[in-house]
Amino acid sequence: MKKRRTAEPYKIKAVEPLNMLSREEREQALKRAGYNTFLLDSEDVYIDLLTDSGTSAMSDQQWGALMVGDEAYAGSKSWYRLRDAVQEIYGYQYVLPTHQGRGAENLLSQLMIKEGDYIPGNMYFTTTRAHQELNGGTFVDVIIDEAHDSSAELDFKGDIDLTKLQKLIDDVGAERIPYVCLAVTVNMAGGQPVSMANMREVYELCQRYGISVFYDATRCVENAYFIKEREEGYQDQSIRNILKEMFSYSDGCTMSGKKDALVNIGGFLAMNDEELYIRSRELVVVYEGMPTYGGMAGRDMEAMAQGIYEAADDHFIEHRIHQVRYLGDQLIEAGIPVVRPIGGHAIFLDAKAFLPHIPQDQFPAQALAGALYLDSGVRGMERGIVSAGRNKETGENNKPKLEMVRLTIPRRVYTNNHMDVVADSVIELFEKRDQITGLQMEYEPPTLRFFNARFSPLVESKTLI
Ligand code: PLI
Repeated sequence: MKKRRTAEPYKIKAVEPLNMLSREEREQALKRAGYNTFLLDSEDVYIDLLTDSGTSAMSDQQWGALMVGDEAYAGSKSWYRLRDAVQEIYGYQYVLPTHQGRGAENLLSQLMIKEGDYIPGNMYFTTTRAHQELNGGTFVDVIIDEAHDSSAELDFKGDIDLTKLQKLIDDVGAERIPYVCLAVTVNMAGGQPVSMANMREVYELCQRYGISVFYDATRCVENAYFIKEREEGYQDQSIRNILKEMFSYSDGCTMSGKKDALVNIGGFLAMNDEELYIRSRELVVVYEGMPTYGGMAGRDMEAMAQGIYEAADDHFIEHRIHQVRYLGDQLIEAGIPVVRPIGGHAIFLDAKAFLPHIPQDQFPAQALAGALYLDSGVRGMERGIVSAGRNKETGENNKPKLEMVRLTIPRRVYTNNHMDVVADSVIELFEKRDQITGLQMEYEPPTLRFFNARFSPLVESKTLI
């Protein structure tokens, strides 16, 4: 029998018309942007898959919540609503609001890291590692090897390799490791999840050595869905229950509300340790604001509280994961090299395999992202050698194994027809991939260079394709 199709668990109340530029206009726009999709103007983009961060569509309940936001400087009602939502869904005792995820990362890194410390994690994330390094720490990647192989088909490709973690503890000593940063899911690995079993084991190992475990909970609901789908014993559990168990194997988390809390801005730092909370409260006033608003307006906290509940809904997250997979499956069927299995928030095109004629120091992923924009006005993001930056000791380019273009699907924003348009464009580009040329970097910013770097095509007078 034919598999029955499902649809969005919502209907549309407001629409936002899209701009559709001509090929010539897109060429000019890309040139103005220095061949960096981060520098394109939004109105020059047709389907914007740059990021799923802060790009979610809010529900009518969230828009309504904005109106009842309490803008008191201190003791806002909206803060208590947000705190209660975090306590209820995530289970942590203490919560501090921050303006977004990196605000929480800044606080955690300052509070926990001393010069010369090591912070193991399951693959780096740009802002997370930047804060660790700014505080004198060194990030150590302890993710399983398969996570660096775009074609390895594993259910939980975000897991930590416990042998690697144990080795680091043996080599540098537990006292040099303030905490393990466990991202659920792993953005840079392709949105790959961590299994519940791995979370439990990492926590047990760390407890034996007095090392804390902090989650990067940015896409925790997506991770929970994969556990429900793939890990034995969780099929009949609600997403809420799975989330609670996940967080029980940690001491706290940093959170970017801009992803799995369905808002356009906001974040928080949460923890169970009272002493750490008291110290964090001292720091939040320096960098974010009062502990009852922390860089957010009352209305933003109100919308985020509502978003936390909506994201933990089983129907919402099922559709979310399936929409990403809907696009991914079309590309896999057409033989396009993508990171497999398809992760939670994005499709990652394997630019090394897509463009084998472009060496990594000619920025194949950056070139592919540019070519896709030229072809169809679809904006993706480079996640490869440009994003990986330079080694802080040697000054050499970090050369990540994964050289990718990320096509990130915003939550509740696009329909599957948009996914079809994206699929058609990628497939056509793949057919004429030999014509795509490499890039050279014209301007390199010292920190988080991918945001503002500028490029030009290596072949004069030619656009990328
Ligand atoms: O953008 P922020 O500061 O709210 O959150 C930073 C952040 C932390 N961890 C992870 C896993 C992220 O993905 C993340 C932000 N991600 C962005 C902006 C993205 O486009 O993926």
